[in-house]
Amino acid sequence: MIEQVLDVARTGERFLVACHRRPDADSLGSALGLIKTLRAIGKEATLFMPEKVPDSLLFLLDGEQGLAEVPEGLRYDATWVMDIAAKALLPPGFPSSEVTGPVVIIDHHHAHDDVGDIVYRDTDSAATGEVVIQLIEGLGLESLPEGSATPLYAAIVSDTGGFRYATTTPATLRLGARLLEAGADPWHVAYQLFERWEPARLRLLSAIIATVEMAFDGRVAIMRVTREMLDICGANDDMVEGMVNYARRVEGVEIGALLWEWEVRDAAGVHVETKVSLRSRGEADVSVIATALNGGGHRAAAATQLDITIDQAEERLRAELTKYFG
Ligand SMILES: [Mn+2]
Repeated sequence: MIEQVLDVARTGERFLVACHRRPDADSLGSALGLIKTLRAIGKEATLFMPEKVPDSLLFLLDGEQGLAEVPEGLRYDATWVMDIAAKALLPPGFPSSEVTGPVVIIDHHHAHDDVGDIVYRDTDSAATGEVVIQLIEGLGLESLPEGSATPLYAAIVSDTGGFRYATTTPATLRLGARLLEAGADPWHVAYQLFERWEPARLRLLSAIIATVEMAFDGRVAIMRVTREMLDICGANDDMVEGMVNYARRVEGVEIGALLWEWEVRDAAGVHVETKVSLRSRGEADVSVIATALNGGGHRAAAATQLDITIDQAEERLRAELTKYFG
């Protein structure tokens, strides 16, 4: 519960703050917002960032240096992980429990499995950034901590699709207004997050759109992205982020799906698995389908990753869709 989490912040002195694997704007924005908050109450807080931060999120760092690994001998009173719904989404190289101390989860997803020692999930919040503002209030801070407005605004703008999704409440908009009053620049954030595309990303969009297949009497649009398409376009995986939303744009489509060949590097070398990203226009609950495929997520946005080929993944997806639509 929130009191337990506030106690961690009050009683500890030195904290590590991490994002989920492949950080997005909500995860990184809420991590930075929390770091500024912890510092505002006199604590030491460090960002754990073992992965490359996507170019579109670099502006959030604003000089913050993340640790790619924890130096030998360092110990933390607690480690916070932001916006994480499943253990598999812990960042690579997440330190052992003797280094991290208790792991505190701050999130707004319905949990997929248990991760963390102390968990605060507010599934009514549109973004983990909103949950951080609850912590700021719970800690009794009079105003938003210095430097927290832009990352928290970016977190909320990103997870609400620019205050468009059904998760956007009057409270979300009020928080948005407070963050603007505290100095966040709406166009700067929107431009960085949504509008500064590289030419390769535009080529990739064109290639992905060319793969669209309408299924289930036009209720589903399925697209794909292969390693070959990425190569030909000169694109990288970060550029695939958000592409699934185009499948949902078609009138009559209830579920948009993107099948995505994904390279996995492990001790055995490199192999290709398939990510399946799902988006609902509103009625359909895609978390049901993702969960049936060993994944998870929200009603409107869910995903899974399967260790099978893209064609096999499409077959499994179509089988689940057949069940879902009865
Ligand atoms: Mn989120």
